[in-house]
Amino acid sequence: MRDFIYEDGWGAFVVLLFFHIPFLIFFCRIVYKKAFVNTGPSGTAPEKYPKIEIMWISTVAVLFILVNVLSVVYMPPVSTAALTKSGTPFQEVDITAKSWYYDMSSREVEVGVPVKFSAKSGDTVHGFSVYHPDGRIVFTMMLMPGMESPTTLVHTFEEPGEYKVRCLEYCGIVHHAMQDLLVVR
Ligand SMILES: [Cu+2]
Repeated sequence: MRDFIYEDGWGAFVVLLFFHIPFLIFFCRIVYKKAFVNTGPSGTAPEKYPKIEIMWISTVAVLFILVNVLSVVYMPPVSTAALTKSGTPFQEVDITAKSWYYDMSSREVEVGVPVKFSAKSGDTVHGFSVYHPDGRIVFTMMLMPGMESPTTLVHTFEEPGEYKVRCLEYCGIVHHAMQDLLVVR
């Protein structure tokens, strides 16, 4: 159960929905009650509106659930779990970030093959951010100290090149120099 909630985005999503339910009920009740309030000099007939309000709220609720369900596969824990279960071959890079350098199991990866980055921090909060050779940021990870399991992220590089790695979480006096290089071949 604990694994389901913490290691799988679906668990987190279900918990989130569960906590929203009381607010949703309360919200619908207020909207419904307000719909029958005397509108005063505007002369509109308030009893005409509950249907439209309910339709509108239902549309928003359906959209909310749809967007969440469709995007949950992009959450790093879900995509990592999906990759491990799918049997697709992937590369692994283990990282330990320390003040002010990275211990990396590999600094070379292959283009077109998914890479599973598993990163931990050995002391304080650090970042692991990968930059495309043209300067664009590809992804960033925030690494908290004292975590039992590493932070994971799956990324497939589409273009070869030298990708800069930088820390984007302020971690002390030499934070600006905390850099590394990842070569994609
Ligand atoms: Cu830093």
